[in-house]
Amino acid sequence: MSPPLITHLYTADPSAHVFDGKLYIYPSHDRETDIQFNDNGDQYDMADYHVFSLDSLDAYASSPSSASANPPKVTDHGVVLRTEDVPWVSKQLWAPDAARRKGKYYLYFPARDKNSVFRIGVAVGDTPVGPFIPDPEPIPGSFSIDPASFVDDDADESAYLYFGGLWGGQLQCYQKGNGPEHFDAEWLGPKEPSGPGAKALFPKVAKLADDMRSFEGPVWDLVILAPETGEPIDADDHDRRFFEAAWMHKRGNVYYFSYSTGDTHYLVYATGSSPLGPFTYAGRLLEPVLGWTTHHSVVEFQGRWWLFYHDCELSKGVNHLRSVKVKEIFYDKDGKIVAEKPDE
Ligand code: FUB
Repeated sequence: MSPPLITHLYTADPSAHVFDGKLYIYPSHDRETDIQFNDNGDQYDMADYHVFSLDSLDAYASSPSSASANPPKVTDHGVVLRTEDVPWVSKQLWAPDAARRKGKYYLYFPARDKNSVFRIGVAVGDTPVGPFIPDPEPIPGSFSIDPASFVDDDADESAYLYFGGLWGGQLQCYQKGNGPEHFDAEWLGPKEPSGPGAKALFPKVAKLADDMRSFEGPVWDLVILAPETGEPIDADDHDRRFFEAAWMHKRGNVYYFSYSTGDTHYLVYATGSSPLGPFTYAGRLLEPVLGWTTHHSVVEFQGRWWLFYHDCELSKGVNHLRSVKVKEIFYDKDGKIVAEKPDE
């Protein structure tokens, strides 16, 4: 079993990126609370973000357990954003992500606004570790949680923001349309569509405008199909339906969209040939870990592919006190993600 990468704080929802040869992690910063656990996620009451960096993950290659004897040096760059820095935020700084485009760095983060509705904000910096200056309002048209940015390798550096999360993340409140104006409070709470014929709710994607602080065009559904039918995944298929924790990576010409299945606790992925989809379910990335939530990122670093995730081993199973971990992952000859290195 991998040891936690960061032990002086509780950290979760790791979004990892490589900028100029160094690996940066943008996680949630979990903290103690006496808020009772509920299915709305109120106990995830985070109030700031730290950024971390690493020069090498060699200690985790091949034998992750040996990393505890020879842990990599992780630099904590300190607090880069706080609740009180952002005028529109009331509470709950949940899973963030970062992007670099045209020399600027962007920190994307979800939080509840003053009406307790989740929106997505952005803060801009000149370095990967900030300082990040937040925009005074959420990104226009944004809603729900778990933003994941993806900058493609085309000439325009086309950039996208994926987002959404069920139950406490409020994605189910937007069944009438993809925008904050369609918010439907009737669906607040741990609810989602179900029953014969009901289809799973899709995660959302928007193209980021050149300023990286607004959407260019509408918010789209990111369609995920079941391979055996070619139809969208059923709402009751909780082993495969999107719940939260969107992430996009690209290997060769294949786009990999990965996510958590929430109450069944899997990390799974789907593949496609366009960042806007459609995607077809392709398999599991990670089996359930200790703790309710599971959330991740996938990144190529120094010639290997890595899965960053979290569990609650360090807190001995306290769901809202999580720790970031990492393991190497592999691809077989067909591009399927596998846990063990395939024979050459
Ligand atoms: O960390 C708070 C929430 O828990 C995240 O936004 C979800 O993805 C889950 O990990």
